[in-house]
Amino acid sequence: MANTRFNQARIITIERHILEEQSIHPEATGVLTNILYDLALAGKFIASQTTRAGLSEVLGATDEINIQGETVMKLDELADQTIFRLNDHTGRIAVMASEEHEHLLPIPEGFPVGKYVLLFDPLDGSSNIDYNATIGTIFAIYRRISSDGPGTLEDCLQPGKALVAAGYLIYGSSTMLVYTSGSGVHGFTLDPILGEFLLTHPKIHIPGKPKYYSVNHGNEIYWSEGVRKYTHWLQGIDADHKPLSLRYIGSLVGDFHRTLLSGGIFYYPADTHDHLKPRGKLRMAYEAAPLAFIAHHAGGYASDGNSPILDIRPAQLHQRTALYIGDRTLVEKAEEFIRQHDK
Ligand code: AFP
Repeated sequence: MANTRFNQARIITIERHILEEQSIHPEATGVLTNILYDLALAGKFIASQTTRAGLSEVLGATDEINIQGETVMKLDELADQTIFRLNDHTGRIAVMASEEHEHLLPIPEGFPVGKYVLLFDPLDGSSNIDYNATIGTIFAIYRRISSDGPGTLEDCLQPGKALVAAGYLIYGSSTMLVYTSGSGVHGFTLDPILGEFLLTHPKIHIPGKPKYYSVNHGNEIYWSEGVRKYTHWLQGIDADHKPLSLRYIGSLVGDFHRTLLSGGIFYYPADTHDHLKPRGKLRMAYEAAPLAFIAHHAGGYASDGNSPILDIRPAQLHQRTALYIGDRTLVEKAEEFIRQHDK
């Protein structure tokens, strides 16, 4: 009996956790707290749809091509609309932007406009949907910098270091929500029976002994000399350490989540072939900046190979970037190889 009570005392729902975090900040109005709830709710909804994919005939592609030139999957649309609709009427958000849309997503007329800015990648790794592999949702929350009226493009083009909160939902063997609002990175696992996110990974810190490196080796012919030499170093060639093992899903949330929990590095370099991905593939605003914020608050680091991701102010909504993220020493080593060999 005593044991049961003890276990119950340790159950911390996401609601309790976010409220406790809010109480640390006496100036907090509760608006950010409510946005985080809404995103947790969106995550539950998306998770319920992704686990039923195929059964509810949502698996497969629509006929549309999104702004990135990729086929839009039905689940992408569902995730995109779920997040937008849960946040468009609350009076908490000034403007939104989604990886799936070319332009800003203004708050519809008739609804109040708030003080936060929400950027999201509704379903990252969606080319994995048909293969039942891990996918995720990434979100980034900024304070608006414009003074009033509808939120502006400038509100969305802030550097990652201005983030107020960032997080992701991962739809894998279980559904998790991982977020930080600047005081630690915390992970919650969805209990599908209770329908609640419970704190399972408090104060995540990237482990010091890296196990894995994660990169798409299929692109090796496009890499610069610095990136190739760095990869050889990770493999233990001309290095004073054992080789790291390779893991790559091709779904950023999945690859990042593993890197966060097990240590190591994920990278998606820029191509040396200009016509391909001279700035890398990943999007600064929807993918790199929020994950860089999380890595930073978990003791890690993210770089575009030259400078910290968190310092870069995107010039465009869909700007792409090279990304090196994870263990600080490994990311700095990548910068060192690039400095030495690619200039
Ligand atoms: P999709 O959403 O088209 O699957 O792209 C996923 C992604 O943006 C990111 O999640 C992965 O890390 C990266 O692309 C994988 O790209 P490659 O397939 O070129 O390795």
